[in-house]
Amino acid sequence: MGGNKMDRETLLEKMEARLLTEAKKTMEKASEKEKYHALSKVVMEEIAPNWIQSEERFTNSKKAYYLSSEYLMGRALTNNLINMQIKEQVEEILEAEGMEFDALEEQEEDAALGNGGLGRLAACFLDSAATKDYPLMGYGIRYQYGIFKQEFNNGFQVEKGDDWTRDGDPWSVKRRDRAVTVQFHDEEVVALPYDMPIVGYGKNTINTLRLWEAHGKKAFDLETFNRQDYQGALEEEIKASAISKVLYPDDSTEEGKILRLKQQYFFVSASLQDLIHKYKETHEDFREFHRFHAIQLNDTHPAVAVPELMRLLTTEEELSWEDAWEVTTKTLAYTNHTLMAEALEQWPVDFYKKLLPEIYEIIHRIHNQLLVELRDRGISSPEEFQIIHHDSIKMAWLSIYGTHSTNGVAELHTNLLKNIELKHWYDLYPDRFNNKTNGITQRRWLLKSNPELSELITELLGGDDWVVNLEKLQGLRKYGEDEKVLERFDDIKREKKRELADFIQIHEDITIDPESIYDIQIKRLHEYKRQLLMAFYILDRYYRIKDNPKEEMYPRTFIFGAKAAPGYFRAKGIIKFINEVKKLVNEDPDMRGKMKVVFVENYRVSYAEKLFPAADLSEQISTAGKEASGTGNMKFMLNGAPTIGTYDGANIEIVEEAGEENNFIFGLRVEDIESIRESYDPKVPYEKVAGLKRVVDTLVDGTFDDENTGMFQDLYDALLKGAHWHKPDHYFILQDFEDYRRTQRQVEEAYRDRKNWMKKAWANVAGAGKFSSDRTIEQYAKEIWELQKG
Ligand code: F58
Repeated sequence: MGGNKMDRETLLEKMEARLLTEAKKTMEKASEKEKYHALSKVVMEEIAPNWIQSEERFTNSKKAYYLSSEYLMGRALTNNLINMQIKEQVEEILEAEGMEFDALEEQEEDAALGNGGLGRLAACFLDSAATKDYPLMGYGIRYQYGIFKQEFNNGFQVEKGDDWTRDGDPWSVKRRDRAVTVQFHDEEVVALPYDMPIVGYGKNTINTLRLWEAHGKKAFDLETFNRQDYQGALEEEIKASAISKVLYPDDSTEEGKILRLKQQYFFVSASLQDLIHKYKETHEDFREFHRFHAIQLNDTHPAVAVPELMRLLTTEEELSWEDAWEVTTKTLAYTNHTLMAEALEQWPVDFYKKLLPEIYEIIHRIHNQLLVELRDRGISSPEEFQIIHHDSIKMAWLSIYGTHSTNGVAELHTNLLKNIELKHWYDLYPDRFNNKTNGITQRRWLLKSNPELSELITELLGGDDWVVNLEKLQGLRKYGEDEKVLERFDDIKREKKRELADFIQIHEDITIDPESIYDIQIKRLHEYKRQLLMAFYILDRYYRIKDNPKEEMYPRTFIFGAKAAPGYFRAKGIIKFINEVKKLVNEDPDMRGKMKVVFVENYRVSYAEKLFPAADLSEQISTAGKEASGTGNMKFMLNGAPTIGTYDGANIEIVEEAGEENNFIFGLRVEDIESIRESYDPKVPYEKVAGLKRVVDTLVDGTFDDENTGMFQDLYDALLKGAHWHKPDHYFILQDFEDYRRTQRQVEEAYRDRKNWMKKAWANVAGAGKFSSDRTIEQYAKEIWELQKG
């Protein structure tokens, strides 16, 4: 138990004391929320001494730093208790006092400081690094408002602010002593750090996530504030604190974009300064900086680290440009998370000149240096390498050139980067490119979310080593034909499905049948992820049953969860459309016992923890070549849900591990898309594929009402007419429809043989070993960071 015990008296006494001093209540009178807070503070007290010790242990070692504008942490309480290996003890003590642990757990707000996969990956990496004893520190922004809370109003998405620390944040320690200032051209901002402990499983290593909060200089410096310019200090505070106010503020306006750029520089500069201050305490020679620091850039959002580190090293630490360049490139490494050309970040030169003129000058010098290097190498067409091009700065180019490593996040993704998207860069620097297939932490996504399956696995493997070594799951393969085991597995799946049904009853007010197939698509809403394809399939099935009420259908519950970016009109149209389909289906008595549609409100990490374990079928149906990796796909797999999916991202590797025969692959592949792209006419499948026209036309024939927003017409036009920036059906939904429908038939046939289905599900669990973020983090540590374990 990691030498860790929490005895009854101590826990209760400490909780009582917290309640008295912080809520002015006794245990009897305290609310569940208050008890959650008290308990969390007591847990923090337990963590603190080991946290300091763990930091000391790594004082003289090389450490890695993850620079990320997003961390989608979710809840901390149960996760920390599990990693400290005291969850059961604490639960028992509380339940003996008449408290319900689950109810306390539900009081915690998700720390949702991220949009989706990229932010959740950062959170999984922190957990894995701490568990594997690697000193990895996260740096980011402490947004006051995380990703919006989603509500549906008549089927339309409505965004509400997520003031996640409104009732306090027991998991962070404010570190006034480590505040730094960040200098913009005409504004000086204070960066105030908050530290969160990242408890590794077994509690050996406790790392830190340090998130910066922005403040005005005068208001922070109380003396000035009191002495004179009170009004001025307040105004300045309002302006400065806007920087850490919200996660990715709407960047459709000029002002929003500048704010986003300020966020990037703010946290990057603060983090690098923090490292430099610390380094100076024990070292003098900055030419050795890279021997103690490995910094990973999570996409290009922190790419300004390249010129900022150059600035700090050359102007503040007086290194020569050449020395500083060597240190910078050796310290930094870059991860790319997308192949979507429109998502590759570019910044107008003017923004940089206005906000960060000194940084701009450095970028310009880097740009010129590259051109000289290319000329020296005799490379004649340097246009495709221009970091500054047509008045904008290409952050991906800056990231590749200014670092020693560029990695993709799944095999296919990395290959597409090397051979297509970044081919010219790969030809120039082949050694910089490498793959790090994503992973997920099995602590949260199995041990915590599915204790029943965890227990079965532990029993069969004769120990819980899989919790820190997921490859052990291979040992489950031998039970693939064992009827008793498969029956127990089936019982667990049914139990998780019942639990989800109860939760959905309460939170969505929809009754679902636990005996039906739970067919789930949960991820951010994006056209390339093709939620619309699934919606068309549901609607087609609906009409077929209406045509032929005798048609057999194995009962199915289609479940969606997705947030659309507030300014992404078409994604919001898709949400409204699915909600219309949902209404049509769920209100039709002919569908009873056949199908139901659920669109869960406010999909988030804590909801995901209930959805993955209950899933029968994992929907991973992106247009081939568009999903860099996906990580939800791995969470489904680990919990025993076969995939229906395209040859895209990590789906390919999942099928490699679990067997194609245990999953349902369909649709165009990357090379098919390449070969038909120019000649593709979506009118052909639209006219020729039976039933397709009927469902597509519901967008415009009055079947559904979008309240004159023009949303449905826009979706229709995107499919059949295209728009100024894309051809019709850019994501090949109509082309893939028929094969998807055929494959869904196969799913249904396969599911009727429930025993056989559970074999497929089991093969997925047994094959999931590769997809632990423990493996991914080991690869980063060894192949990019050159890090030693603690
Ligand atoms: C995701 N990217 C990829 N971006 O889409 C997914 O395939 C991959 O598995 C995951 O990264 C982890 O590598 C992603 O989540 C974003 O959320 C953007 C961040 C910047 C603002 C717009 C969304």
